[in-house]
Amino acid sequence: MKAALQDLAIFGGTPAFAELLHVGRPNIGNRERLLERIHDLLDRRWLTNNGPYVLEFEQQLCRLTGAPHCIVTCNGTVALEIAIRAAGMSQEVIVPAFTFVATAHALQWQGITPVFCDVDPATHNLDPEAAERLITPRTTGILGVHLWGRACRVDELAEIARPRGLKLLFDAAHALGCAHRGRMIGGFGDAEVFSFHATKFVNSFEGGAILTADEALADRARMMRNFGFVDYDDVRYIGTNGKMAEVAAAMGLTSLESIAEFTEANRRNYHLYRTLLADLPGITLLQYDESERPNYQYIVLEIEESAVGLSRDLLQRILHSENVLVRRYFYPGCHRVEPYRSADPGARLTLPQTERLVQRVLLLPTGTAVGAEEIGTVCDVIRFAVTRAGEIGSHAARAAPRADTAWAEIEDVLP
Ligand code: T4K
Repeated sequence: MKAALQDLAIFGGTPAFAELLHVGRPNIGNRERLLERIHDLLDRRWLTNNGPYVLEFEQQLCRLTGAPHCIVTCNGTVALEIAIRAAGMSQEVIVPAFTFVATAHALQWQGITPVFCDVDPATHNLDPEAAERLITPRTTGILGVHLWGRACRVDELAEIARPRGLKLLFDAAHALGCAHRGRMIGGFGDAEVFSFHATKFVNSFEGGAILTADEALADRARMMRNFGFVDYDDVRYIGTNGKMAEVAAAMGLTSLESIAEFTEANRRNYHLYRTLLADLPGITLLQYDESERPNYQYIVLEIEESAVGLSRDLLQRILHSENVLVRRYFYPGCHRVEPYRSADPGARLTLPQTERLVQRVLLLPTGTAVGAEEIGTVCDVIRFAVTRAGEIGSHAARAAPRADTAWAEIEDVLP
């Protein structure tokens, strides 16, 4: 518990945690079951190339989402690349700038220009009206992102895409197990893509999946995942190697078996954060709608600097000093990283909501590796920093510059 400013690690106090507390610490699930599966696959000597665990993982994902076709891949980025190509996207595709850079790179990697669109400040998701305004004769599709697991305005996006013959894909990397208006994510648009990266609440070490109701798209995606082969010697498409290994599918299946337990841990953590941060001025915790079956895997704060008296970046540095590795996802926005920044240096002027969010959002640790005690300590530090914000600012300003990193960092961000 911090009592004086000097107790903050950034001012030389002892860090609240002896070891780093991460955002995205993997959920492990049933270790015995995983090891059994690994023994099985070793005994079978079938390690990759559409093995039985891959097929079973695909079936389970179809069952969970209600989508008729599933193609699992080596990671979510390759799943996006394959889905984009299998859907026939080209030239320009409209995509939010406020997303993990993989969403944009999956387009640019195959010579398609991501046209960055602003987001709705309330949902953090693609703003359909803004998307519609960006359509040009070169536009071939829209790639929405269900950020933090909360669904895009899928119906409005479909109404914009369908009459114009545009393809509609969703990056559902955050949205496994979530629903929208009674339908599971995985069943919207031409296809949806999940990620099972280690930091996702259900993981396959590395992994991804394409879910679709379009049989022809599914067939193309399946071929593209395996170099374009349709038979031993018959290559029909340009393809890549996007296959998931059996050991990854074994982890994916095992992790999926614990989805209810992981969601419950996330939900409990979310409500605890909500209670402990409820009355702090200028700090807002992203809301989840229980009726949309959220997976609660991200604890997303918005920091209103003028109300808190501390910038988001200074709060991040304070928490990092305490060994709480909070993250500024998705700072600075795709439009501000290469190659997009050089291609269109003025993009920020057309993305006011994205620009605002990348300065405000901070993600806190959750998942099965984080319990009530850790959350209590993290919230104590945040509460202390917020309630002493004015003094933190003036203390920092009064103190003589010192050579250590903490001071160098704090001076960087002080007004
Ligand atoms: N679309 C969206 C919207 C996405 O968010 C992502 C991925 C994708 C597409 C692409 O899907 P994949 O191709 O990745 O399947 C992480 C993940 O690497 C990335 O998968 C994820 N989004 C993104 C939101 O977060 P980083 O660069 O922040 O990862 P890193 O290495 O800093 O790890 C995060 C924290 O977790 C660290 O504090 C360390 C800790 N950690 C990480 C790993 C891998 C562990 O404790 N154990 C581990 O094994 O991107």
